[in-house]
Amino acid sequence: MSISFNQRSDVIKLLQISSGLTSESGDPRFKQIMHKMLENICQVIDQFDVTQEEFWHAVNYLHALGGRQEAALLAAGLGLEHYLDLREDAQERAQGLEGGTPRTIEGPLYVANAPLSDRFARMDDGKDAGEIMWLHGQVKGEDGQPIAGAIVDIWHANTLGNYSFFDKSQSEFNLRRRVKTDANGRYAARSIVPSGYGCPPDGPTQALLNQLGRHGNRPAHIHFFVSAPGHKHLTTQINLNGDKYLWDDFAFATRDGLIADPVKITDSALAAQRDLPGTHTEVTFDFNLYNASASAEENRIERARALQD
Ligand code: MBD
Ligand code: FE
Repeated sequence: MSISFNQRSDVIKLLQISSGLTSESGDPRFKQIMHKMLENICQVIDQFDVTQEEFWHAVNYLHALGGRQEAALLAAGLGLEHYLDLREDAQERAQGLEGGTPRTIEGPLYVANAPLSDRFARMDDGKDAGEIMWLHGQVKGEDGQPIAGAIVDIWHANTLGNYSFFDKSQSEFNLRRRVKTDANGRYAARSIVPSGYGCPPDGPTQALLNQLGRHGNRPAHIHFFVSAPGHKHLTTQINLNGDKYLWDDFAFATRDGLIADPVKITDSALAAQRDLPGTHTEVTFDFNLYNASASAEENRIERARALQD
């Protein structure tokens, strides 16, 4: 073929019409993006001589993905959510920002409006006989001073790697809490040590990963939104050191600066001081927030999220 099929004038015209470029109405940016995406799809069809069977298989895959509500899971697994982080990192570096706690992906499993308490929260409902975790730290600003009244919104999986709300066998808001920092910028939570997550083995995301020869596992991790007036919202996670998937996360969220060492505490006086029955695992993590240069930066990005009523 001398000229690729998608360069034929009738094909060019087809895509201009189908993406609305020849219409007066509609959204100009959306039209341009759709046009580029359609053009890219046609190029892939040409380059790989995609068959009708393959094409309809792909269309039906989208139905399966939506039916299982796994589109956001696939976005994480294909590294696209991490790509957005890399772009934001580059923008921050261009603004001269450095030294703050690194961001990493939100993932698909946040639920808004978790119970809010001052300084401390117990996150687990006591039904999972996991190892007790004492999670604590301090929130600080660019000036190194503690931030009082910051909201630390925490969510993590149980010992099976499952998240409440999505896993209906768990109680409402289990392992999901918001803690407001005290006058010294400190937060603390009693919870259970989470296990790593694995994609549903019978779902469309895992099916695609299988075709790529990839696994769908994440190391044990804890998610955070950290926010405070006058400071840039932070979306991040910490990974627990020692996990076999620490540097082999299917969602590419592990970063230097976001690895916490779990510490076994056997000191019964310290346990008593924390009102814990005994031996537990301590996870310490501090956050450094950037100053917000516009009030919009104080808020997390807009995105449809699960809402428990
Ligand atoms: C998770 O727990 C998660 O954090 C991400 C990003 C994807 C799947 C499950
Ligand atoms: Fe997660």
